[in-house]
Amino acid sequence: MAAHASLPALIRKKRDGERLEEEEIQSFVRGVTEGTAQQGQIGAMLMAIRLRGMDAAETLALSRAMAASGQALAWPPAWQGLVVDKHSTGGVGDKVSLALAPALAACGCKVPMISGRGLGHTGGTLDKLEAIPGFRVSQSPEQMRSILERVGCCIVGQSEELAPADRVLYSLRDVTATVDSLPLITASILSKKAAEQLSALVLDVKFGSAALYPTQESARELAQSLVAVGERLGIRTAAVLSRMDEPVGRCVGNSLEVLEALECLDGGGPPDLRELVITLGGLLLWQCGLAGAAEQASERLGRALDDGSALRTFEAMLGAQGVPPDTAHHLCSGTPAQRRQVLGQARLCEELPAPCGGWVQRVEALPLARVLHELGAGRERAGDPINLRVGAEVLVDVGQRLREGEPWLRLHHDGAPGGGALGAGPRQALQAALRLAAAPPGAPPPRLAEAILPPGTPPGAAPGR
Ligand code: IUR
Repeated sequence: MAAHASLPALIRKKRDGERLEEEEIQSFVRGVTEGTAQQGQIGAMLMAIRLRGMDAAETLALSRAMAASGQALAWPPAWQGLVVDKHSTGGVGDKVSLALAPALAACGCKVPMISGRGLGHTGGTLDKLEAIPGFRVSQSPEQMRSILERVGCCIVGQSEELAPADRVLYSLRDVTATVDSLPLITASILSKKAAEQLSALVLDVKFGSAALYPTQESARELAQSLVAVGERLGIRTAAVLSRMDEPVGRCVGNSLEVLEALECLDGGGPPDLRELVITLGGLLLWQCGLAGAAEQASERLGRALDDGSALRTFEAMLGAQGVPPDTAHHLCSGTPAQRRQVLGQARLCEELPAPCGGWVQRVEALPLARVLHELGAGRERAGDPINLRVGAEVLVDVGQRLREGEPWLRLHHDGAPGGGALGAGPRQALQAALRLAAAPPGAPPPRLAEAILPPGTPPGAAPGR
């Protein structure tokens, strides 16, 4: 086809800093999907986009073309305005989705949550769910629709048919140093959301020492790009910028994170996790028109966590996705010990003592995640197996006084590489994650730093403003 033959011309055009027309972008994406574009050509185009950028119209065209490269999901007309999802740019201890999807469904939304396994240090949402015996992440569009009808939410993996162009582009971005391109990230995330036929989307864009974006300014740029393009795709889109220097909650590692998400679904758990759930969920409820404004939307989510309806919805979702009823029941209504029995426990449990006394200023997420990765909690490449039982519990709060020798971290693992107990190197790396001050530190900055809303949003309308 003539359009495919002109790929070198398109690459040249972008290389020289010109903008590409919608049909040109469609032609490039067709070449990617149909396999007529060579890997070298795709890599060259990715690098040209990475270096020269794309304006909002080009990014929109790329998102649309990638969404159209596969199947779109379809929902009954009665659900119009109610189909929602959340996307997070990834953080250490981020188990928000596990509590958010059922809480939103308990409030009347339809949540076909499509999640990933994550290449990060400690796995993604699907890895956490796979810690639950019997859970099936793979569901056909018909099965998703049936689960949404009965339960209101499901959490599934990305099927081969959903935005297949993204699969090709994403894997090549990984090996061509083009992951960190604003238009490519925007189109990658939004193409999948557009194919999901969402009414509303909320994005948790993380920034800080353990995030893809180190500064609030750079995260804001991505959030603004996602909100602008999302809105133009016809999805009501909002974003929250959240700090990612410390783990979300106290637990990191897949099965431990399921336990903590259950605490949140029980109305308890760490305050920062609950705050993320009710703020992100509140934005979605408000966007769907299921809550009037601001505080009401978050309060409604909070009630779903407190009155047991979110937890019951989670149990129903587990049942609908293959978990045997008594396993789901033990997990959702059991004691902490019964829950641990369902999820299994690592062979070894070690507590780390504080190396000296002081006030806890911070527990750094990144060194913690790196050590857990080495112990088997994360993967390098897609498809690598991971040990779902490896994890850590932070035993201290910021601002707390800690005496020398008091335990501050409980580590769960099946033996360090080449032996049993943790060696001196990883132990030292973990100890460096604990930042102690000589005097009580001031209040830490709030985890939720800023909301990015579409232009024209009335002040005071959205949660957290
Ligand atoms: N998640 C996505 O779906 N796409 C991306 O480009 C990134 C994260 I970075």
